[in-house]
Amino acid sequence: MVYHLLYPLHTTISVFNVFRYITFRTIYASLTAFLICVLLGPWVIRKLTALQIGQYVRDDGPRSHLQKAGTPTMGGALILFAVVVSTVLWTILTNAYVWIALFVTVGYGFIGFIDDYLMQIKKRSKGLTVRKKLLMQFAFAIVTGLLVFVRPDFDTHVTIPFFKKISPDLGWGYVLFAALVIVGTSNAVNLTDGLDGLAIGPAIIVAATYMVFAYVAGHVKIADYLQINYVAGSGEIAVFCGAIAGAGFGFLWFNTYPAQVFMGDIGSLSLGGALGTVAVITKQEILLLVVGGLFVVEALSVIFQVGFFKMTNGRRIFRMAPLHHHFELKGWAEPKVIVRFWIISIILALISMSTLKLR
Ligand code: 57M
Repeated sequence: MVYHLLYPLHTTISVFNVFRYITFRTIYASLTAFLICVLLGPWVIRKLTALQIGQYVRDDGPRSHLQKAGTPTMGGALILFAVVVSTVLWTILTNAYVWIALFVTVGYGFIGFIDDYLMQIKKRSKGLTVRKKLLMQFAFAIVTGLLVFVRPDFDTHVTIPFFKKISPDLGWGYVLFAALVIVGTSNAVNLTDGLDGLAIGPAIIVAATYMVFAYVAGHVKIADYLQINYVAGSGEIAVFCGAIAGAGFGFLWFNTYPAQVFMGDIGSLSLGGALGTVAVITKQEILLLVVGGLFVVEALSVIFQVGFFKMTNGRRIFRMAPLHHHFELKGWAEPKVIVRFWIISIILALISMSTLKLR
């Protein structure tokens, strides 16, 4: 919005020329989202506490979590608000990819809100059934896949990291592929959100990494030089990623150990849906397995644990899944698990950035 209001005045006020630059608007989208979260955070926490939207903690988890019962949750609503406001303020609003990204983020936030509402307010500890949640997630994801698919000259080839020459064209199958990326990422982030700051940290790292990917993918000369897909208009998604990273840091200000607030499904599902959609738009879908490798490992730990449990009539691979609980039960202090997982996330992000040069 700022671009539309102020850039046209650059002929008289030359400094307003700066609003045309994606880098400038990305920085200020990030700072705006950060400030919204940090300034509104205390009020949101007080409001959630007054509304008694306190975390219900199951008794079958690590005993150290029992003390967390009652921690205000659904703080993800603040992340969502900050991302939407900052994106609308700092992007070029005629860009279709911006609205596609906002559609998923708000849509998945709605799904998460229903789940949280049923669990935390209606006290139905299971919330939405897995089946209903997946159906709603796939509905939004398939619509998103279609919206991306119909974009003029959107490329339905799938980029394989490190192997430039191999990029299968999925055609219409790309819609289902994109939906799987979005739903998978959303649920992986949701599973990871089980320790203070454990999900928001890597989400910030992934958003910051895809900020770079979006910028280069939307820059015809740089994309050509790096021999990556040029996606006209995807540069604006860098601004959206900046808003996510800024909101993430603002939320982490309160979610860091010991957490004053949890994001709830409204936060984890929407963040995961947003990051999955960004990976699709920037044509770096498979690379998300590397950048978001922590989310992948956490989800795989659950899949392997449940599968092994069923195959062996009750034996477990890990002391408890997802993986963060395994280390907690091994005696690692919660902050130690969290920061070590962040470190791994940063290393994975650096490796994924190197693929821009390596082909
Ligand atoms: C999402 N939710 C946290 C908080 C957060 C199939 C099975 C693997 C499902 C999985 C599950 O229930 N996942 C739900 C994880 C929960 O956090 C809330 O949920 C929101 C995210 N969706 O925003 O509102 C708990 O996590 C802790 N937490 C923090 N700090 C944070 O900043 O400490 C969250 C955010 C909160 C709080 O204690 O209550 C969660 O863990 O449920 N189930 C599990 O993950 C369970 N694992 C399990 O059952 N493992 C089994 C089988 C099924 C694999 C096994 O290993 O044999 C664990 N979670 C719980 N109890 N609650 C362990 C048992």
